[in-house]
Amino acid sequence: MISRTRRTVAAVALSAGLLSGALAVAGPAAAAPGGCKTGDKSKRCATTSSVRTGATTLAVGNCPSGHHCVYYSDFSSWSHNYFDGDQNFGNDTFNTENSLSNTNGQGQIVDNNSWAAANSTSANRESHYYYSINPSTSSRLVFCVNPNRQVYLPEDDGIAGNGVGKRDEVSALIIRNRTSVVCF
Ligand SMILES: [Ca+2]
Ligand SMILES: [Ca+2]
Repeated sequence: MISRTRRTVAAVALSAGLLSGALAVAGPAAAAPGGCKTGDKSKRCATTSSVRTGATTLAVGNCPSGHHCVYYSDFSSWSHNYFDGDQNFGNDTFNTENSLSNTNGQGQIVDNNSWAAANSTSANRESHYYYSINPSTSSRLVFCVNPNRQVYLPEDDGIAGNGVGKRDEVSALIIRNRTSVVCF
């Protein structure tokens, strides 16, 4: 955050024609396109493939209406927003930005890597998340989320993808009509 502020100040000085000899020392690193230094490893600077959701009507957890969303960490981190079920989170990335100030999870693979989920459907479409890819409805359920609800999972065993706990465990999504399963 400190470096970003510093770059912004330098860019303003440059555009206003006020760049002095002393400030120019910091200029080359500061003046790259988009405010990103060459070699900047921050996720914000590393990719341009984000999908903005700002114009969409939002329901819960920054999740666009009609979607089932999974988040890298909290609801302001990057998400992947599913409209339909998905048999394999291993070929999906957190590709949607939810807050300009939070780059957590950007571009990372979704499989075994999510801490939160939201269901922004208004119909009776429950989000059922499974431990394994290519699940059937009889496969082990990690958890499910009711329509218009969200869940931020509490800390558990801390090991991703080991079939224990709920954080960093979801690998697939099946959308089911309202069931008797107890969901978040
Ligand atoms: Ca997928
Ligand atoms: Ca675990």
